[in-house]
Amino acid sequence: MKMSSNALVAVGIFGLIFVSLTGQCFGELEVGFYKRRCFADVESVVAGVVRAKFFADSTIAAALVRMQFHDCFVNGCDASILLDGASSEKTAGPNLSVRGYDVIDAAKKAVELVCRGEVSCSDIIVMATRDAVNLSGGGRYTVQTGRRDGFVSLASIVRLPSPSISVSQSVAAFARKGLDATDMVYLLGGHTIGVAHCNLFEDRLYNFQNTGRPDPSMDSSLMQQLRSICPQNSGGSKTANLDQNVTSSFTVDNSFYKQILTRRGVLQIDQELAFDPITKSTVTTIANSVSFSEKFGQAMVKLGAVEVLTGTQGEIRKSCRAVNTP
Ligand code: HEM
Ligand SMILES: *[C@@H]1O[C@H](CO)[C@@H](O)[C@H](O)[C@H]1NC(C)=O
Ligand SMILES: *[C@@H]1O[C@H](CO)[C@@H](O)[C@H](O)[C@H]1NC(C)=O
Ligand SMILES: CC(=O)N[C@H]1CO[C@H](CO)[C@@H](O)[C@@H]1O
Repeated sequence: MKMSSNALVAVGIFGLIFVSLTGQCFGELEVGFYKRRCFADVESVVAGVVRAKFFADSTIAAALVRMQFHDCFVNGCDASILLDGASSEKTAGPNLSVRGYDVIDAAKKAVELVCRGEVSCSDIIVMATRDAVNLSGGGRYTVQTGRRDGFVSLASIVRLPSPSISVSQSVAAFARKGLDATDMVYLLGGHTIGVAHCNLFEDRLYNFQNTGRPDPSMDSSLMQQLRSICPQNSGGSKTANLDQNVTSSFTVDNSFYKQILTRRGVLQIDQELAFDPITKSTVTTIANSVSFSEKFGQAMVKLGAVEVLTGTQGEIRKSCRAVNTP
């Protein structure tokens, strides 16, 4: 009896040591990871690049926010979305219009000059996105760093939610990434900036769920406006702002939530968010709150921690577009 309880204690202590060793071995995300590794302030080098790009083209903010979502939702935040290749993630249908690869390339080039071989592409996506949100009026959140880059990027594993996903299916998709329904509502607030192409909401304008009629949940003046931008079967080249508040379509703020509460959501999922019993009250709370920016930042940090590689996992890519060759 005595022996076995001692043995149990021994096993317990060994387990603790083992856990702490492996914890160290794999590392974890932390704020200011590069402070100990680089003389230069890597975060401000990235910020400088993003600022310059933003002032030339402010739509890169939306592009970067969407890029972080797509990277983190497919195989974790491992920069797999950046890899070039005939069948890599960026060639998958839902990438459609993911842009901003040039911003990441420029930031990578700049950090390599000041701290060679240390800064991962996956961290650059997260830092650049934070800066883009800040430049778009969304406040500034503190990001964690220490991610490493993955080796795998396959179009065939891209499972991104479609705009006609239901709220409950979407909740389930986020839950599989460790994000709860409240996180999801804040993260969909990413649609406070940026645009959607006509083909991604055209069904709502003309033939909602194959009824031959428009989506009855859309505000009628928005319906008219969107129909004039997107004539039936006109293809996907035209776009509409995701946040239909004209004074803040490119500002990271809570007006997106006010818009969807007045039935002025462009994507089906955005509109559903406002009236589904699961998310309705959160949407109403955010629409009436002044702390959206802060909460959005926290949700982005949580998104940025999904299935990350750290410590000795993965690698620090030399070029964000290719895995290193030995
Ligand atoms: C259920 C989840 C989501 C669905 C179904 C969805 C769907 C879409 C669709 C269909 C578009 C238009 C793309 C195009 O026209 O090419 C879009 C754009 C966008 N999405 Fe989402 N999205 C989701 C979640 C998110 C999240 C979590 C974020 C960020 C935190 C995000 C950020 C953006 C941004 C910023 C754009 C505009 C991109 C641009 O203007 O370049 N989305 N999304
Ligand atoms: C962007 O970040 C700076 C701090 O670095 C802050 O002073 C500024 O208010 C932020 N911008 C916005 C729009 O919140
Ligand atoms: C539109 O955006 C402005 C901020 O630019 C905000 O003050 C206003 O409340 C918003 N209105 C609606 C209806 O979303
Ligand atoms: C940037 C990029 O690679 N875009 C691709 C996204 O997916 C479409 C459709 O599969 C491709 O045609 C694009 O080249």
